[in-house]
Amino acid sequence: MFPFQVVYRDETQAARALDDERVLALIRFREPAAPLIDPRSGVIPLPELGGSSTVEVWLSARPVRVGVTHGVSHAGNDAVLFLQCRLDEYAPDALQPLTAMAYRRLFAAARELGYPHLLRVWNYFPAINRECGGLERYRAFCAGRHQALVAELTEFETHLPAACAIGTDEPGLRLYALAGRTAGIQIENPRQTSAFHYPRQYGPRSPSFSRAVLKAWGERHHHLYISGTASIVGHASQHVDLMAQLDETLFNLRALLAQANRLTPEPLRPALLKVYCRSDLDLAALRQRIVQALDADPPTLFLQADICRRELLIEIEGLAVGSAS
Ligand code: 3EB
Repeated sequence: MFPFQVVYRDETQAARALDDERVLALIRFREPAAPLIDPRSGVIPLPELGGSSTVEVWLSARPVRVGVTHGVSHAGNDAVLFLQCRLDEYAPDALQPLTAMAYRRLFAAARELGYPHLLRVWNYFPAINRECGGLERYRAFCAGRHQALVAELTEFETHLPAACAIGTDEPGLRLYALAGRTAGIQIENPRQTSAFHYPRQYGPRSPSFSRAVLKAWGERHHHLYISGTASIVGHASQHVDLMAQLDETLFNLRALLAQANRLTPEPLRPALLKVYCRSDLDLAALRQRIVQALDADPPTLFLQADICRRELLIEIEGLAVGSAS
């Protein structure tokens, strides 16, 4: 019933994954020696914490067709389309127009291929907290994304994709996206101001994303694409201590899951998590709190990364799944 699932594998088990025509996407977490030109192959250039070497595999229930359209690489299976776009930055203070262009291309490709609904977007670029031309680069990115989404979406505030925006150490803006033939349902978090309503103090254009997107793939088959979730209540960052930020983040995740559970006949369970943290830390302690708070032990990948607000130390995103048993 689900058109695809997402799993983590050890890198050694994934050497020939792209030979399989049911692989929709294969994400590595550092630059491979030779760049792979397969449209299904992506890189998130962040060091993995904890000593293992993980790859993320999106497995399709059906054979996949691949191609490149408007400079966007894609792989589709007739229900969903995986898209990726990497653009070199021609100047450090031109992130806004570059982001707007990248989003325009994503939409152009997704529409042309018949998957007009962006469900989830992952954004990665370097020096996310650096000021350039009087504006923090994350805020410049937000302005460019806002510009494109306002132009592309007819109902902006109710059809925003779920997202995360993460700082890397490598040049280039990288966007990965999941698009559907049919729309999902936007979910907001009752503990948090909707990001698209953040006040002006967080930048000239507010971040355009929804807290999660719920997608029904059958009457009792749901995916919840969960945006990057951090220690923010209302619109304000909370706590300076990492563990306190983690606990607040987990409260937010629970509230978000509860909100989505009101719309599904079966409970949604966290199925896969990505934890971005600024520094290396005691992963066992983190893992234990996550398992306890969510009452679930989903496969979890820890990546070292910059978060989009300077004071935030940790952010968690992922996928929750509800299915009839
Ligand atoms: C926040 O809640 C924390 O700009 O796409 C989380 C998820 C965050 C997505 C984005 C930013 C984004 O505002 C940061």
